[in-house]
Amino acid sequence: MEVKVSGMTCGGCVKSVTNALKALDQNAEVSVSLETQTIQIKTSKETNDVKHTIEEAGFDVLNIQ
Ligand SMILES: [Cu+2]
Repeated sequence: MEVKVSGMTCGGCVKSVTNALKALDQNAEVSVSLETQTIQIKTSKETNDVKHTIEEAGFDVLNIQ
């Protein structure tokens, strides 16, 4: 899925959101773009779980598709 977020500003943000998603699903494939504020994630987890995890990590989820 592709997640549009806001609030990621640096490499630390990328690391924390990636770690949070890996904690949710250790087999997840996560690719984060700071430039477009987009997270590409391959996971078997529910969309809602992914949304919640990203929000818990401190970022706003604008859109998931
Ligand atoms: Cu940061």
